Amino acid sequence: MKKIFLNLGRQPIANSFLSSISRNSIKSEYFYNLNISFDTKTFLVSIKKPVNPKIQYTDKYAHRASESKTMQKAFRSSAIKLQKKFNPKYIMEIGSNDGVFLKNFLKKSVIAVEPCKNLAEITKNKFRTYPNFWNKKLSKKILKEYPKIDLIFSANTISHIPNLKETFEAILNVISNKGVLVIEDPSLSSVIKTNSYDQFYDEHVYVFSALAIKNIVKKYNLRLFDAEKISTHGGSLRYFICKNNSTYKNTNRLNKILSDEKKIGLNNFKTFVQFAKRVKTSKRKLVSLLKKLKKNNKKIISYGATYKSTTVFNYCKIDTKYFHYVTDTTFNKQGKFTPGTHIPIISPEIGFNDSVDYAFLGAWNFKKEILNKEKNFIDRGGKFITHVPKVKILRK
Ligand code: JHZ
Repeated sequence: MKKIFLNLGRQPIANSFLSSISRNSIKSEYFYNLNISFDTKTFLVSIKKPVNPKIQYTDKYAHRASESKTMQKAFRSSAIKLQKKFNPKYIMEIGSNDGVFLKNFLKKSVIAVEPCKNLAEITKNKFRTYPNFWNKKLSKKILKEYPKIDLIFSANTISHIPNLKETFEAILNVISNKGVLVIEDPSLSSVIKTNSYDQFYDEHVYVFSALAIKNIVKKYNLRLFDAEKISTHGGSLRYFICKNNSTYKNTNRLNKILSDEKKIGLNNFKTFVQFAKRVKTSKRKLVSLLKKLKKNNKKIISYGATYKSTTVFNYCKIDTKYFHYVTDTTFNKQGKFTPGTHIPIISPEIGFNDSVDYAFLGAWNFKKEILNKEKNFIDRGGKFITHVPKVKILRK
C-alpha cells in the first residue's frame, strides 16, 4: 500500500527554465502536485503521481553532467574501476547525457541511450547513440545490432523512469549471462539523514534504498548482489545487479548497508512522517533567515540553478523578493528564469561579484568544490547559506 508522507506543494517541472517572463510564458507553465509516498510492501519511496516523461526529456534538456569537475572525476574513476572489475566487452549506458562517463571507454564497444535529442547530438559522432527512451522496443532493436551486453551502467536515470517493470524487463532482454547492471542514484538514507527534501522533484520519481531495489529487481528475475556508498549528489548508492541465477555472491557490504537501512527505519512509515516534520521546520527556518538578512539590506543571490532549487524555491515561496538572481555556469541556463519563481539566471562571471553579501548554495552537493573555488568571496567577508543538513550560514 502506498501512503503519502510529504506534500511539497504545487511544483513546476524542475528543468523548465523560462526564456522570458512574458504573460504568455508564465501562463503556459506546467504545474503538478508533488506528493511523496512510501510503499509499505516494497519500501519504495516515490512521487505519488509522476509527470509524463515526454514533457520532461525534450530537445531543450538543460542538465549537463560534465558541468562539474567533481562529476567528471567521479565518472572517470567509476569507469576505470568497473572496467577493471568486470572487464566487459560491450558497455551500454542508459541516460548517457553528454557522454561524461562513456568517453572513458573504447569507442567501438560503447552503446549510448539518451532520449534528449540535444544531448544525443553531442555524443552521436563519438559513439553509437540511440536518441530514444529506454524500453523493450529499443532493447530488441539493440539486440539486432549487438551481442548481449556485459556491463549496463546508469547514473541518475533509473530513478527518473516511472515504469520500472518495462525498464527492468528491457534490461533482462539485453544483459549477458555473466552481465552486471550498475545503477547509481541519490540514496534515501542520505536524504533522510541530511534532510535534503530537495532531492524530490519531478524527475526523481523514486529515491531508492537498497531495501527497495532488492525487492523491486527480484520481481523481474534480477538480483541485487552488492552495493556501495558513494559521495556524489550529496550521498548516493551504487547498486550491482545480476541475473537471478548468476554466480555472483551477495557481499558483506551489501548486507551491512541493508541492515543499516533497517536501523534508521527505511522500512518503516513512521520514519518518513518524522522526516516530513523536519522538512517543515527547515522551510520555516530558511524563510526566517532570508527575511532577517533582507531586513538588514543584504544582497542575497543563489549559487547554482539546480533542479533541487526548484523544489526549495517553490516549496518555500522564495522569489526575487529575497534573491537578486541565481548564478550558474551552464550556458543554456543563463539568460533564463527559474521555473515557477522567475528569478533571473546569470553567469557567475557577471553576477558573482563584490556586491554580493550572501549566496544560497543551490548546488550544496558541490559544496567542497564551490568553497574551494570561491575563496576570494569568503576572504572578503561573503557568506554562503545552506539548508542541508540544517539551515545555517556557513562559517569559514
Ligand atoms: P546538479 C541534476 O540535478 C538533474 P541538479 C538530474 N535530474 C539529476 O538527477 C541530478 O542532476 C544528478 C551549476 N554549478 O548537478 C551547474 C555552478 O554554477 O547538482 C549546474 O547547473 N557552479 C539529472 O540540477 C548546477 O550548478 C559550480 O561551481 O539538482 C549543479 O546541478 C558548480 C559545481 C555547479 O544537479
